[in-house]
Amino acid sequence: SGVSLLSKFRGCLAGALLGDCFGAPFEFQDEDGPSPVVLNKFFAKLEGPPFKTPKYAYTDDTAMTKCIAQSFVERANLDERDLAKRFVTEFYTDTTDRGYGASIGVVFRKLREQQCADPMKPASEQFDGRGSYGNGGAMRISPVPLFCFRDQELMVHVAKRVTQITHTNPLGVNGAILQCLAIHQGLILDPSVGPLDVHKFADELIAKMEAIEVPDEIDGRRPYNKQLHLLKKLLEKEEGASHHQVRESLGNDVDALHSVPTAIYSFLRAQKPIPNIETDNKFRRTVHYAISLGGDTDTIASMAGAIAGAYFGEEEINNSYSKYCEYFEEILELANGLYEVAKPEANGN
Ligand code: F2R
Ligand code: MG
Ligand code: MG
Ligand code: MG
Repeated sequence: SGVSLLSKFRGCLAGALLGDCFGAPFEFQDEDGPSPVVLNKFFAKLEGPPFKTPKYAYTDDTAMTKCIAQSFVERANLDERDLAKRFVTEFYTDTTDRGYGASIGVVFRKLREQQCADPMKPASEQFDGRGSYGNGGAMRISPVPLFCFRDQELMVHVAKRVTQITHTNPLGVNGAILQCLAIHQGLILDPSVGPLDVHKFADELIAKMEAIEVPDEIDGRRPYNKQLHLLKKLLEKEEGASHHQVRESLGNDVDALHSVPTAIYSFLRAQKPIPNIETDNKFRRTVHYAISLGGDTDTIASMAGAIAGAYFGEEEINNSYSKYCEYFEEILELANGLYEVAKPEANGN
């Protein structure tokens, strides 16, 4: 195969970081998303001759991704208490405004008070015991499919536990699992064999989520199953769905149900040219398209970028981006560290 697994690991975390940094300036800025002219200029400038500018800053998405990656690298294990401590320390010691979710601060305050003795309890008390269904679990999940690369069953378990430190609502948890499965599929597929079969990619996610998403006791509904079928319908449209249609059916908000499928759709849609997106590069096209939808742009672009980076590897990511993005070298070091501890290419388990 043309792309090494190490390159895919690095592409995944770099993609998550770049989507966050480049999407952040546009988060909830404009009802209809940034204009095509603005976005084409934004990316053309990043890809053109070098220029001086402050680096684009990462947000909560990367702040939390970083904590998870560091915990896995240093402990070579899932350690919920260590993770909770890292989240808390990160939240209270970083004086930059990282734009955390409106309610998650309560979890960190309670965790600090009890010194993370019971790391799952504060999250379970959010929203009168229903737990958060925000996309804060899914937005930071990319270290999990890397660390658990060899064992999909363990991966789902770890994704769930890592998410439940802050998000216990089944929609929040299952959104993180879905994003984790999408990255994992990206990692194991070889982009050098020909065009990605986008329908098969979606069908495999639907099949895997069948085993995870429990039908609602009262109405029997499976919300992610429904969104993934809507995603497939949008992919089937000959001329491509409009931004309006995508926002109406998949959404672009801070809840996991209306952002994770949107990120996956962005990656799949970007396998072919998209009107008004002036590039042949599929990593750029994925992140660019995700941002163009508007709404929760940092998070949707970060999740889409993680999947695209996992599939294409770091080779598809324009070299010049690294100059304009905070924490770029560090995130690649974390990807190397995860590759070391996960031993993804060892035989057996
Ligand atoms: N916080 C932001 N961006 C600013 C949000 C702008 C806002 N929509 C606006 O236009 O005013 N970005 C960062 O937050 C997102 C991740 O959030 P996370 O970590 O999931 O936080 P939280 O607070 O747990 O959930 C977010 C909001 O979702 C609603 N919500 C969640 N569970 C709910 C429930 N069970 N019942 C009712 N509402 C629920 C609440 O409004 C939460 O505050 C990412 O976009 C990241 O970039
Ligand atoms: Mg953010
Ligand atoms: Mg802070
Ligand atoms: Mg966001």
